[in-house]
Amino acid sequence: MKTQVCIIGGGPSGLLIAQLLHLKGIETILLEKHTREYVLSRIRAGVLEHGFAALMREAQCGERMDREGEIHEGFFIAHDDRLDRMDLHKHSGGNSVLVYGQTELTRDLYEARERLHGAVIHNVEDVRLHDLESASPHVTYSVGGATERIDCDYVVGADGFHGVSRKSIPADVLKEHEKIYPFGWLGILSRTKPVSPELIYAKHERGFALCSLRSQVLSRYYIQVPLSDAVEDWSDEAFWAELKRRLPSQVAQQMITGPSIEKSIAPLRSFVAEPMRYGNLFLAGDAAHIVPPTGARGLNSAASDIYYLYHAMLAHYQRGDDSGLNGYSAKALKRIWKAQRFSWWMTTLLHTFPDNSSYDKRLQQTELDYLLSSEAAQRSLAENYVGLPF
Ligand code: RFL
Ligand code: PHB
Repeated sequence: MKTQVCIIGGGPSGLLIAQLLHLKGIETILLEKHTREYVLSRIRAGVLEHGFAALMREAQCGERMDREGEIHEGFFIAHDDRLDRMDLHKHSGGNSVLVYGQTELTRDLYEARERLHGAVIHNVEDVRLHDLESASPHVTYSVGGATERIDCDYVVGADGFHGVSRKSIPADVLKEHEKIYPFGWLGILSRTKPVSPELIYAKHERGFALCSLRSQVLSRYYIQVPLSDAVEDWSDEAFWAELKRRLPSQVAQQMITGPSIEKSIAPLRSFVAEPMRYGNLFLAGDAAHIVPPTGARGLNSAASDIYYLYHAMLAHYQRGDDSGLNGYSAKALKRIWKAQRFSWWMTTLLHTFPDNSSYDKRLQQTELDYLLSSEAAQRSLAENYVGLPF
């Protein structure tokens, strides 16, 4: 087979660039390791910045998002048995975020691929990237025992943190930067009315907690847990009891509990791989970088990669201008590192670190005190949370 752009990975990054390029007449083939049902069963991001939402509209996938997504103009920080509201709208010059689940957004993208008869091949195994440094790279994979080959101009590596694309870059070219946090997030989804119409990020000495939502009848809650904990260690009852302990009493009293419909633990990690281009391979999204979810930046960082790469490919195919492709890695990384900084800052501000000294704890309290008392600090938080410009 032959195509212009071969995309590895059918998560939001891969699907979005496939859809955007297709609409401009650029041919793509997308390879996904799992079934569509499997990809849609993963419960992940919930908060989209306006730049991401704009890209979804450009990809002609924004209709349901605009109808069902909730605009959020602020969130709460819970601490010391009280709530303080961060006014994103006021402090970011009128911006907001959209609460719309990654599952729904991915479903919209798959449906759009289907409508346009975009080539999406599921259940691929043994994906290998070849001749990436040449002008004619190719990709091989197998499905149902048969090996196939795709010749292309470019490969987009959008296959997430565990994918094959980043690993295809020689070790002496790739530099990986990593920070592992000594805890994870245990998350549950439950068909209950959310305890608050806006998100609550809670700092508590027993550990961080987050009250989020997918709609007014679907709640998403998280608690910080040690890395040694397993999902099986946590009954629903134990989860609800621990969540309530970490929230202000006025919030805990109003909490409506119910059976979990999904429960999982995600370890927290910060990670960046540089450069994001090797020959004619371009990395995008979680394949190149990971953030702890505290600042809601993960999927939103993928959006800026896709935005830069899409425009760079358009310039190449429409005008023969390769400056965007040549500058992609440096430009994407500049914004990525700012999202890394913000996610690290918000994680450090709100979590309980087992090895913190009394000095570290006092500094952490002072950081929060400063944030809550300074409009300049709240402006900085809001500017980063709604998304820095692309
Ligand atoms: P994905 O979603 O991991 O998709 C990669 C796809 O590639 C496939 N794949 C392969 N395909 C072919 N060949 C191979 N060899 C392959 N290897 C892998 C995989 O099956 C998969 O389908 O990466 P992508 O598209 O870059 O999207 C990134 C986002 O998923 C991620 O950044 C966010 O979910 C992070 N995140 C959040 N981001 C936000 O912006 N806002 C949030 O509120 C937010 N909350 C979260 C989050 C992530 C979380 N977890 C579980 C890590 C909350 C959580 C709990
Ligand atoms: C979520 O709803 O899953 C969510 C929201 C905000 C975050 C992380 C996760 O910072």
